Amino acid sequence: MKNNQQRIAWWASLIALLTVLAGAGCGPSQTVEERAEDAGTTPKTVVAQPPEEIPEGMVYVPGGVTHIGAEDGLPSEQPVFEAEVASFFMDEHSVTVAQFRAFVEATGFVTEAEGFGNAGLIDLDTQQWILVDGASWQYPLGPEGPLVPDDHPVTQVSWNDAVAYAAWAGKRLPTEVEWEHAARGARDDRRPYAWGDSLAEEGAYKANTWQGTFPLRNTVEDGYLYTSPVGAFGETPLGLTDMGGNVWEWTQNWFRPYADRNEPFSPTAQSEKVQRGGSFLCEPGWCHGYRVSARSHSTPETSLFHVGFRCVKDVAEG
Ligand SMILES: [Ca+2]
Repeated sequence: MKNNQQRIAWWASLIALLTVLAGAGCGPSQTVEERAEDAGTTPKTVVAQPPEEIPEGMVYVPGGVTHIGAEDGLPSEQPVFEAEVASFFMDEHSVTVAQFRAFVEATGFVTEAEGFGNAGLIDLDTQQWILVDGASWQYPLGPEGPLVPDDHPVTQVSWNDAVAYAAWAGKRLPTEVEWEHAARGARDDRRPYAWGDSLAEEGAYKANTWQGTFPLRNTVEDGYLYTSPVGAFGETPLGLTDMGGNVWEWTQNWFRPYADRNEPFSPTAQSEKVQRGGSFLCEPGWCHGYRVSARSHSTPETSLFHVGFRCVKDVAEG
């Protein structure tokens, strides 16, 4: 467990990160190929037949070759590199509050935020990131805020909490390469978003993000100031939802420049884990984090009100 000084240092790094970032379902009856055709994309890899049994609540993500990153992205998204990914199953949506509650009730698990006695959110009046006493996965805005609905993504969970849940569920966190491969439809789709080209079509939003000017004014045109129910936005050709906006999602990886990805690495107390997908706080002039290639990062004990996770599962051989 980290001391308060380290946590404060982390807040400073997050604010710096956000500053840097500035400027920058289909139904189960459809096949992967049919969904791709509907989406106007062409498979670039040979799509294997899905296994006969797909775990409940998960989507089969065929393996293949994906180019990770974006030539027109932020420095952290470059250089683009080619990755070969094995097939896997992925949760259709972020882990919900109800799913996390089942884990807590079965195991008696106490989250790191509950252990610290506080967790992080941004004060929209002062525009400052703050640690709020009593904020937790059930009350992500703090004890004075509402109880979060069961069908919203769980937040205020650390990377360590997410790993514990995944192990209990017989799953694991995705690597960030797996996450991006899935967001690109398992076919190296180069469109900017997991669902397509545009954030909104004919006034209908594809993701829960921030409309207006962050952090001064949110017009809430997508209907949600904070989290939204999972599955409400952005269904992808593979049948995934919430792959952009709503909450950032923890991945397995330490945050490192792509150029150094094959170099030896020894994490320190300041090392951070990668998050993907963007959140309800993302406004393109500040943080265009709901793009497929966007990356964020926090130390593994950090809990925030706009960060959750989803799990993956290996496809059994044979
Ligand atoms: Ca919103």
